[in-house]
Amino acid sequence: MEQVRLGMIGYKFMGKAHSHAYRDLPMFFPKTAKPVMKAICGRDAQGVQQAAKQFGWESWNTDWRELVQRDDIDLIDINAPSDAHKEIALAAAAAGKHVFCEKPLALTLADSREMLQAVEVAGVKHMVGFNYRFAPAVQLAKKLITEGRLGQIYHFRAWFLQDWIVDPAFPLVWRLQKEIAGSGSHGDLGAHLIDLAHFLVGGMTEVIGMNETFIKERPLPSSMTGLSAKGSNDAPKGPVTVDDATLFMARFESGALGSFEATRFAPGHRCTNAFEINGSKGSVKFDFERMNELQVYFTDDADDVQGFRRVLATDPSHAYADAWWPPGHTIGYEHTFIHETVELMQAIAEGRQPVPNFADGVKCQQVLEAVDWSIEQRRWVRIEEL
Ligand code: SOE
Repeated sequence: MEQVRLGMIGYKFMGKAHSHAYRDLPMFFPKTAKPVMKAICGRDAQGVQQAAKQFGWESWNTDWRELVQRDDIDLIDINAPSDAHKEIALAAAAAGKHVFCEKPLALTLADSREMLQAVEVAGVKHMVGFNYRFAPAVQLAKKLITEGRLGQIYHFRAWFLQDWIVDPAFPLVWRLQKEIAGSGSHGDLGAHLIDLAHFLVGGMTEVIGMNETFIKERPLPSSMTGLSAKGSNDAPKGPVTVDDATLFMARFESGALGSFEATRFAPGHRCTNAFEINGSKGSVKFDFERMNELQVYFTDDADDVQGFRRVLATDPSHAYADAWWPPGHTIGYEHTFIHETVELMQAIAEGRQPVPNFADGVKCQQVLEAVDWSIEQRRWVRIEEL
């Protein structure tokens, strides 16, 4: 298959990131199957029409049910709020389309399992949007672990810190409503950390967590519902039904220990998605706000040069880097999406499942829900209980 014809649902933050990825991909990865931007869909006719023009889609519509039935579309890309993921994915799979869905895959573990079953029964390809795996520096960490260069892994500690809702006047946008978002910082930010942990260290056996909703009521939003929405304390208020912060500890199947912190209440941290991994032969440190770098420490370095070194993951030896610029010329957030869609297009062209796929989405959802159980029941929860 030399090209994949796309229909996309949602045109806000993630819709824009995915559209940009599809547009840039053929220029930098010309040997990869070409994404053809057939149609974009959204509820607001004026908004989606404008997005189609701005992002470069051939057509637009306001009814996703119509979109998934189109004969000239091979893949449905779901960027709608989380409560819409399942219904759209099931319909797309039933119509024989490949499905690419943003994270978290679903509102619940049961829903995510239903989605996985639907795509498997339909025999279509499926992918879930854990884009941070695709930063070259994260790929380098994976390579060092796989090659045994960090030795036995003892610790995975990760934190995803943001601050966009610290102001109590920030409105009650959909991301703060459980019935639409599923959870708060846990599913939005913690899901990325859990996926990175799975990717880098492997499966977990048990978890225990705690969470808090610091601001229990917020002004109802007027119209704008994105991350930079503005609220007014004079507006009527509604209850926040998700967590503002969730922390948990985990044991990995390998015997490693994990700690995770996801919060939207860390002033000064706009998007600190970071992890540190310690092994018997060394350590690595990653912080998305310096996403081109991996800090690396090896125990067998000569005594007089022991210490963390900064590796810039922009050399041709680093994943995806040779498609971009000369060494030292850095890349950004949007490139994680381009690399993700390269994997999607390549997998479809090669007739294999992309990674991460819905099975990874389910695995992540299982940990999210195990942490929720542990908080509700105030105990360690074994992953296999779910
Ligand atoms: C907002 O918290 C958000 O955009 C998440 O939804 C993304 O998944 C994360 O990558 C950055 O922050």
